[in-house]
Amino acid sequence: MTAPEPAAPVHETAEAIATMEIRGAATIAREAAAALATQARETEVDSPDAFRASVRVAARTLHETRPTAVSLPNALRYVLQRMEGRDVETLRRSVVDAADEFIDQLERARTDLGRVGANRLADGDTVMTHCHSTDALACIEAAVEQGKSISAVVKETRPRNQGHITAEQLRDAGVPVTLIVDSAARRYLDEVDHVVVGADSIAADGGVINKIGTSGLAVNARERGVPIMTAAQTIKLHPETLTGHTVEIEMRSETEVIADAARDDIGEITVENPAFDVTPPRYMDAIVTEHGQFPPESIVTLMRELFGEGAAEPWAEP
Ligand code: RI2
Repeated sequence: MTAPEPAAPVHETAEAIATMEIRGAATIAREAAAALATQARETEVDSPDAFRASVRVAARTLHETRPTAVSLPNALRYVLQRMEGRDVETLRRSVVDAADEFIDQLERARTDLGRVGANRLADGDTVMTHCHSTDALACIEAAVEQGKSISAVVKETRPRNQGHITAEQLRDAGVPVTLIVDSAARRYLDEVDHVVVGADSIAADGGVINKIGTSGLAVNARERGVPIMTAAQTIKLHPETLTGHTVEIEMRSETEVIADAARDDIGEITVENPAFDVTPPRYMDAIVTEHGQFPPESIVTLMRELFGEGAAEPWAEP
């Protein structure tokens, strides 16, 4: 049996994730689930086995795009584990329903964690942000909805400047924004009450894998006595770390750091562009999820409850 090629929209989604046109851990998860639903809708085969194989091929294509945000494999796993049925139409319906359910849960989790995070913020607080995280923004937006007056110091977040997206969305929410370069962060920590960041993966030991620069910010925040929280719905929990695996840090193109012409002017140099770093749990005050807030060291309890002792890789099956 030859599995059909993934549908064209699946390739388009995979390409958009790889190039970061679609980005942010939760958004990647949502679009990956939606792409599996599209694959299910567009697959025209007669046998249930061929149908299952075609959905798995689509999942593999999506899985190979970016390695760090565990929300992507968690989304694929959620949908594939609910693919059930003895005939093609039942299988198709199960995939579409699972993807819809997953996307609904994402929306609800974001709202619920936003309320938890907002409770950590007080009227008149100034928050510092790093990168662009829909989960982190949910906390600030919920605080504003509760009637609290919040202002923000937003780090631009080189090399891709996702801080600009944060600045725009906070401004739209009525939050006064001061945009700073990343290297100005320590200087401004004396003026902020909280640091709020997102996460791409959370390891079983409570380590927070987030946009490069988070760990330095967290160390500085601790030194300055400024509390730092990571807002991360539970699809960011990395089940493979329960069994000792480490999280792969994505290395992106050198051209994101320096244009070819400028590099040629400098001469022979090495350029490296890691997209993420790991903040050890001792530098993070709280992980805020839709199930409440946790000290990083205790997140393993929630991880076991939700994922058991490990994680299957249903996309790897033929
Ligand atoms: P939400 C982003 O990574 C940032 O690191 C951000 O903190 C994280 O995803 C979580 O995003 P990238 O895709 O799920 O910009 O909170 O490399 O939106």
